[in-house]
Amino acid sequence: ETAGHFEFSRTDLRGRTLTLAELKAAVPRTQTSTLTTAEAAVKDIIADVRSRGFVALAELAHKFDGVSLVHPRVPASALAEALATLDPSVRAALEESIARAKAFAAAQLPSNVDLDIADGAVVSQHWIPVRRVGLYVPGGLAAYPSSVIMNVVPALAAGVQSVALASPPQKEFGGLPDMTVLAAAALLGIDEVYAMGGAQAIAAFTYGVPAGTTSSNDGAALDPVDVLTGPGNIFVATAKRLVKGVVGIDSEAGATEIAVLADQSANPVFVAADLISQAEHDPNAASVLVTTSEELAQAVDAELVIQVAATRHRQRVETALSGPQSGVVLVDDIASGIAVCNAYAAEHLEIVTENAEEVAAQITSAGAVFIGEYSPVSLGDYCAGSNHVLPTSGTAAFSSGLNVTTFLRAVQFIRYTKAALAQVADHVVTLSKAEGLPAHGDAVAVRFS
Ligand code: HSO
Ligand code: ZN
Repeated sequence: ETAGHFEFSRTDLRGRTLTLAELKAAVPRTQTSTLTTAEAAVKDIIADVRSRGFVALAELAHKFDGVSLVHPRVPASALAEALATLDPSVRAALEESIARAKAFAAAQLPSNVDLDIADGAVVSQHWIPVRRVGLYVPGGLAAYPSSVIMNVVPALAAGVQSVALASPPQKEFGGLPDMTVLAAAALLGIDEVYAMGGAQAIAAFTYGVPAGTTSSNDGAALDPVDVLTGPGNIFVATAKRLVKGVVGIDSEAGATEIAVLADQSANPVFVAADLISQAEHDPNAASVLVTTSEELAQAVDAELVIQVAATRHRQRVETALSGPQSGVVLVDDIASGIAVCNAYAAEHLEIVTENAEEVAAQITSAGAVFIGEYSPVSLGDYCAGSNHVLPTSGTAAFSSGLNVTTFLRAVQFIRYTKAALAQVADHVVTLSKAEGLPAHGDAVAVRFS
């Protein structure tokens, strides 16, 4: 990658009082034209996979991943081999990550409720796992074994019986997904893995793919899933948004974002390193610094110049930092900084201020909040125990990061005896008349006539 130049933009909100709508418009954001372009391409891909199944998947794998695939299912032997040849230190790190993710997922399991609401009347709410899930693990600009863990662990903790995983085919692995991704799947006991990526993988999981009918793809059918999760690039995130409603999704987990809320007490070396760490993912990644301190902003600018020059994915980082989605936002005080962060609703928000705990308590919109200078986003990406599949592009305002409830449904159960029904029968009849739906009341009255 060749070195270039970058421009970390500045938005100065000092001395201004903005409404929520103005704040939302003022924070750095990806331009909507980028999103619209992706949407048109993604719609075509979804339609193609729906109508031509494995034939379309093979053609798209050729076009986007440069591989020739007859059937995307990864053979069991490849999973076993990937695990057998896994570097021991990587295995140890994955195992630590898995152990922490498992402990936190188990602790998240919500309790069932059985309430004796009156004599002979019981209402319950029981959490029931979905039957089948499709988990997406990205693989374009990097390999993501950590995302295998983040998807699989909560699904298994929720009690999902059928788990399928997809990750893009890699040229250097003969069309299989990345070997470490396969090893992580094997480590977690997942055996249904597909070499498919992008919007085509999302389409295949959503609608299923019937068994091949041509001689070139006589492999088994791929069953549709109930819930689809996982992070991805702009195409994957757009595809998930488009199929939502046919399947459940976790959240729109697109190009990654980090916002850092910092005051003069923050260490600019750490702040710059954290902004670069997420910019490294994707030229569309967003790195935003919200600060009350002009001195910190300048020190971070200077640090970025030094650290960007030395980073492996320099060009990608420079593109991400220069985009309209990245930059510094200067604010008058911490209260205004909190308002900016809540309006922005970052995927990841770091709080690096004095009294960080008190500041964090006032955050109402973020995918995940990292408190204090020893809780960087990279920790959460790999080994904190928390999940790294989180809502992006402002969707943290209404959706949650991946967790066990993503794979559960709350089903309510109703049990009344005759005497218990008699107690409320008149009320049911009254309300049914009030709504102009007398047959509802009749259905209760008939039991007592
Ligand atoms: N920061 C990414 C997750 C990740 N980082 C995986 C490294 N590997 C989205 O939260
Ligand atoms: Zn990351």
